[in-house]
Amino acid sequence: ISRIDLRGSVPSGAPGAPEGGGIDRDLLPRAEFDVEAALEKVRPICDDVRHRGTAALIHYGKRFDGCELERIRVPVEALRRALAELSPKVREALEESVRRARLVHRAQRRTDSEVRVVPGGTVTERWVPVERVGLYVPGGQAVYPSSVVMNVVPAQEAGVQSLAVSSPPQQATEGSYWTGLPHPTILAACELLGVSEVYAAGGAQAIAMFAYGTEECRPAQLVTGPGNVYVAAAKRLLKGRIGIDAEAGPTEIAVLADHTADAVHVAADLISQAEHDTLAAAVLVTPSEALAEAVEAELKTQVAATRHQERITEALAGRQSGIVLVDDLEQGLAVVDAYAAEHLEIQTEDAAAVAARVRNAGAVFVGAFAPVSLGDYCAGSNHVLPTGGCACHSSGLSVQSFLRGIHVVDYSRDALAEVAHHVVALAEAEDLPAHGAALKARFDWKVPR
Ligand code: HSO
Ligand code: ZN
Repeated sequence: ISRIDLRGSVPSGAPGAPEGGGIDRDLLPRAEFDVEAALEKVRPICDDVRHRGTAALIHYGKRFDGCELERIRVPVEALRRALAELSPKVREALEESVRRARLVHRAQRRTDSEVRVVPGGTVTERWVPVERVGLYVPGGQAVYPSSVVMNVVPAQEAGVQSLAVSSPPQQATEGSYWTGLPHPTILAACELLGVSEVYAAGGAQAIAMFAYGTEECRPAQLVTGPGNVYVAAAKRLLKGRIGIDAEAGPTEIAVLADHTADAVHVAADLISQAEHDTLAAAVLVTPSEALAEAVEAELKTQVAATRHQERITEALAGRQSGIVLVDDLEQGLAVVDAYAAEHLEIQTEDAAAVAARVRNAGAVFVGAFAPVSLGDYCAGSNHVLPTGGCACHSSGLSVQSFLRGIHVVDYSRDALAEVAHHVVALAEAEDLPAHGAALKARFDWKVPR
């Protein structure tokens, strides 16, 4: 893991310092995630799904996933069987994860707000769920039943009526029942959550299936869920035809820690997210040289003892990861705000007070006993969060992601008459007299008053 020394270099809090404490984002580590370059690759795939539907999906199932498929829709029997065969330990853990996520997401539900602007004139904001949503769940190296929970629970709590899940078909052992189906743990999670419409399609082609629809799958209005660079590219390409949540990039953890932090915990947490991907980012921001050294030593020991050490080593060595030395916590806060991490841990003295000052992060984990892994599975919070610095303008997945606020405008004749001259004045100022005429027509072609 490389070191980036910002000590003394930044006039943090100095008069005239630019917004964000004067931290230049380009000095900070970040992964290369070139969605633009993937666009040209996914375009023909999406077009093919649009024109040939299921036949195209079967073709890409063979080409990309190495599976001979006859149909894309997963039979209900497979869902039931997957849940029946799920280990009780995992089932209980998933149930607890769902229970906690429901508690938190239920509290996000909005009630309609009716505002009486004037007597006889109201504007009501009505929250209406999207009718049909497609949830993408990645497969391959990463099999995330927890992501099924994190996507399905907010959609259900929002009141979405029609939910479909798609995940790539797997190559199970020869002759296995599961060959050509999404991973059985994914199927079990779907069944547990009451989602019975599941498809065995992955990558860009799955996003195209939801956007255009096929013989088997009705088009959806919105697609959510993480994925690789091709999934992100397909989302960018098809956005507009279908709504998207975000183009999730490789996962990130930033830890803001001082001398009170335990190097063993900090190293373990950095490693935990580096485990996802060779492109995953692990960043420690600290004013304590002693902690930096202790964490470096811990990383060596802990990485050597963990299962996925190859990809973790690559992730930690990559230019997206690093230990950033700062003058003090003040400058540390400026750094983590400029970085805008997907996950940010605060392991400092009085962590809650420090956390309260954070402006940019997908989710903040406070103190020694709230590791990111807790949030990944069982905190109740959502783990679909903005990456790549998008946390400075976007939030993670929530009930709100599945709702639209519709303004319902209701004015009486008197209420309209009272404001008509203002509408006409603005219409004239914009040289749009027909706009004004729409009012005049209701009052004998005169402006009332
Ligand atoms: N840390 C990932 C979510 C996840 N971790 C799923 C384990 N499974 C992105 O927030
Ligand atoms: Zn994770």
